[in-house]
Amino acid sequence: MIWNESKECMSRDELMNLQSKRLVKTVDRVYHNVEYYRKKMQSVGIEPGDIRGVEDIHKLPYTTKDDLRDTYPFGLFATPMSEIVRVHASSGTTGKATVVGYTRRDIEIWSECVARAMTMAGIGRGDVVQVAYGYGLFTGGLGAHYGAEHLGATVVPQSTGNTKKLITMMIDFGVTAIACTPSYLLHIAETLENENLLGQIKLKSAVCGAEPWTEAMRLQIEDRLHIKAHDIYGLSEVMGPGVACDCEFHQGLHIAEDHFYPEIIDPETLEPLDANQPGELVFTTLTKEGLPLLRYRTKDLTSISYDKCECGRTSARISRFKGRSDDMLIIRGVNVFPSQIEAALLEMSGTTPHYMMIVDRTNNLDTLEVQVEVEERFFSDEIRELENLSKQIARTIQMAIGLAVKVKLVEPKTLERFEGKSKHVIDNRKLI
Ligand code: DLL
Repeated sequence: MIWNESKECMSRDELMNLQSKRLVKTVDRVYHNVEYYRKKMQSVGIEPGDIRGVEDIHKLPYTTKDDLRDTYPFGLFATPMSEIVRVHASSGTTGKATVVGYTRRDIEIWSECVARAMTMAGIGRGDVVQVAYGYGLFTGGLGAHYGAEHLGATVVPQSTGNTKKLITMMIDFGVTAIACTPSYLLHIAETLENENLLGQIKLKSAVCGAEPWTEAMRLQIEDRLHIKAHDIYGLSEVMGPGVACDCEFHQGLHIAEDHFYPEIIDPETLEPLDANQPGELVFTTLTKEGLPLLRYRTKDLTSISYDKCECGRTSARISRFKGRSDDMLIIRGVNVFPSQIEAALLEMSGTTPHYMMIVDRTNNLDTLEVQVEVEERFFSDEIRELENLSKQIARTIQMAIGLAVKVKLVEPKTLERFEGKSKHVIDNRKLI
C-alpha cells in the first residue's frame, strides 16, 4: 500500500499531489546538477519553472539507453561520486554497459519497494527467502536481497547456478520463499520432481521476474510446487526489481507510483496514450538521487489501468508485458541485443558480420547458438584452425554479453540475406 499521513491508503488525488511535488523537485535537480539534461531541456526550450506538476510532464524530453551510452559511465549522475554507494550495470545496445548509481537513500527506497513487493507476495518476518537471481552487476540478486532483509526475513543469498546445492539448502534451511526468474523456478520444480523431493520442501511463495512469462506459466509454477507465485517487474536504469509487483488477485502489477511516474506512449509517434491503451511504458523517477531519469523509454509494451484493485490498493497497474518495441532478448535472465554480437564479431579477424542467433529452451533453461559465417580459407585449413576460431568466437561473444554460447561456424553465403531489415534471431522458445 501507499499510505497517507493518516495511515490510510492514499487516494489518487493525494498520490497525484505527491507525484507533482516530487516531479518539480526532480526536474529542478537534474536541470541544475546534470549538464546533459540541462542541455537536453534547453534544446526543447524548457526550464524548471515550466514544470508545475505531472500535468506538465509531456513537455519534458524522453530519455533512452542511447543517452546513458552517450554519457557512459557516470555522466547522468546527479550527485558527486562521494554520495554514490553502489553501482550496477546492464547491457547496452553495443559494447558499452548501461551504468546506474545509487545513493544511500536510493538503496533504502529500493529496499522498501522490494519489501512492498514481497509483502504483496505474502512474505514477511519469519520467512526464509532464498535469493536465486544472479548477484553482481545485475540488479536482481542484491535488489531482492536488500528488500528481503528490509522486511526482516532471513535471506539465503544463493545466486544462480548449482541447482542441486540450491535444493539441498532449500530443504535443510526450511526455505519458505524464493526469488528467481520464472524459467529457473520451473527448472527447479522439474529437478525436485525428478529427484522425488517435492514432499521435503516448505516453499510457499515466489517472486519471479526479470524476463517475460505468461499467466499459464505462473499457474503451472503454482500447481507444480503448491505455492503462490507473484510477478515482479523492474529495470536497472529505473531502479531494479520492485518497480511493480502483482498482489494476490494477479490483475496486473501495482506500480510503486510514489517513486516512479508511469506513462504509456505510442512507440512510433511518441504521443502519450490513454489508460488501458497498449503502448510503450515510460517512467520518470520521482525520488531518485543518484540517477534521476526523465521520461525513460523502457521499450516494454504494456498498458496501464487506474481502476482500484480488489485488494484495495489505488496504485496504477501495468498489464502483463506483450513484448518489446526494440530487439532486446532476455536469455537466462540476461539482456542481450543482437548488435552486441555484431560488434563482437566485427572486432575479430576471419569473421563476417553475417550471423544468426538461435534461442531455444531445454528443461526450462535457455540456450543460445550463434551461427557465424567465416572466411572460406578456414574450411580449407586444418579442422583444428576451425575449432580454435570457434572457441575464440565463443569466448569473445561470452565476454560481450556475459552468457555462454554455442558457436557454429558456417561457410560464406550460407546464411539467409535480407533485402529489407535483416533478421538475426530465431527464437524457438515457446512461452507456455
Ligand atoms: O531484470 C530487474 C529485475 C530483476 C526485475 C529481478 C525483476 C526481477 P534489467 O536486467 O535491466 O533489470 O532488465 C529489465 O527485463 O525492461 C523487461 O524487458 C524485463 N523484465 C523485467 N521484469 C519483468 C517481468 C531486471 N516481470 C528488463 N516480466 C525490462 C516481463 C520483465 N519482463
